[in-house]
Amino acid sequence: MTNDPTAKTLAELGVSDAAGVARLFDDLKVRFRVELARAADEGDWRAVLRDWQGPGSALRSRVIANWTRGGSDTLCDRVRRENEGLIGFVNLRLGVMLSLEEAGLNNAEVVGPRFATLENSFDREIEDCNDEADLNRTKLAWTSRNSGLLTRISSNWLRPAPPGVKRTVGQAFNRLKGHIEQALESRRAEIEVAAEQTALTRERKDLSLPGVVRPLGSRHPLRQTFEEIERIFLSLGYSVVAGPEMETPYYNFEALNIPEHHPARDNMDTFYMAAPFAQGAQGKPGAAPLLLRTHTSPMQVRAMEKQQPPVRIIVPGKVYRRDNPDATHGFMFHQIEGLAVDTDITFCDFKGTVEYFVREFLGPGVKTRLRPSYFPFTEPSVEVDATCVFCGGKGCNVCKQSGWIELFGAGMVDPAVYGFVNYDAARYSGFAFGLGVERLTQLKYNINDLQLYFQNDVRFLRQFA
Ligand code: FA5
Repeated sequence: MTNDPTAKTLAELGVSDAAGVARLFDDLKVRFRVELARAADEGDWRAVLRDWQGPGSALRSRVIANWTRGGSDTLCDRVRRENEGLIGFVNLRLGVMLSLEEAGLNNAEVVGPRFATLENSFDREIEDCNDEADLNRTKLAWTSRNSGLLTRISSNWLRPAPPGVKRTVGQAFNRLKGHIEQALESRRAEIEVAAEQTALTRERKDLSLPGVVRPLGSRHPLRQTFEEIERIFLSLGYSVVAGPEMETPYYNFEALNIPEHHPARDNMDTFYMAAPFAQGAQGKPGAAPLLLRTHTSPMQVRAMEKQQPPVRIIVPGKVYRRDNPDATHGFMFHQIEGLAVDTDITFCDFKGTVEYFVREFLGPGVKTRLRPSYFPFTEPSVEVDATCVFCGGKGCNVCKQSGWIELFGAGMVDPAVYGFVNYDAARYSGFAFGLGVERLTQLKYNINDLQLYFQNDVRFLRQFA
């Protein structure tokens, strides 16, 4: 069975409305254009002419016979009208392939009306152009250098015209050409304006529509603790400094009075990196390899190396240890180091500062106590405890019925440390402390699992908004 649609009825083609008929005729026009473009010589295009033009055309007879068979009256009318359009389309294109004589133009009188018909055809085509693609197709059909209608008219009619009609054909040709160029340009401008209007309408803002609600974020609970602690110590005259997270063993251990093989290294010896750039830190021994700092205390040494007393600094930052993650431990966590050194700092200053900080941070009703402890870089060393914030010191599950909660380690700076930074240990004294930011935040907000800080669960984070 043939695939040629002209050999089938509309019902066989599944076409049952006017739009379907219009599509069939559009396809035929494309088919005609392709055949005409493929015609390489006169023989070829005369074959096209036979197929498509005149009442004897087999194709056109098929179209009318098959597409009006069995269809409704309305649909048949539509087929006839579309067919008229196809005839005009085909005649126009084939007409300009004919010689002047064949086209009956050797008489100057018929030149005017014939060119007026061409102009009308063009005007109808350009009126049907609704977008840039339509317009480009029409422009190509009429003005293309190789096979456009104007080129055909020029080579088939104008150039071979005998002297008697040449002038008239020439004038008519120029008028038609000017008309086509000008009409193409103004239709293009119209299409552009219309496209802009459509875009504007589409993009017009409706100010009465409800706005886009952007949910506000909030500061992470750890950040809030950092800011609160910084606020308290800034009010006491401390400044905030930052230090490197990648440290040398010298600053992390040795200058803090923790020599190699000292047992205090046991729970910290971790995360070493054989980085090629770990070559001596300011000429200090033991510079390589680098490690991820295990506490913020190295900044005590770095700060004292840089400045003479009085020193009053806090150092917030990240630290790393090989602790297994659990409800109170992370392998990465945050500390805030504190250091105060001057000529006459005593244990009383230390105690007063610690008490002030704890009351400011946890509330006025909270009491503190100091318990003896050990750090190689402080002497004496203490653990600072506070009365349990959950039971007020009466005893509960959180404080294991003791009424006290351990807060952080601290002490008076060991004079051995001054030796590493060229401070006169006989003249200067001071204290230091190291706060665990996750633990203090857990206590303040009764958070039972330290891992919650890093899981990015908004249900947890929203509670601190
Ligand atoms: C130190 O790190 C000392 N550098 C503190 C110090 C500074 C003492 C200055 C004296 C003078 P410690 O190892 O105890 O101390 O750690 C301090 C705090 O860090 C602890 O109280 C605890 O709150 C917190 N911490 C320790 N290990 C972890 C961990 N794995 N996860 C979360 N927090 C931790």
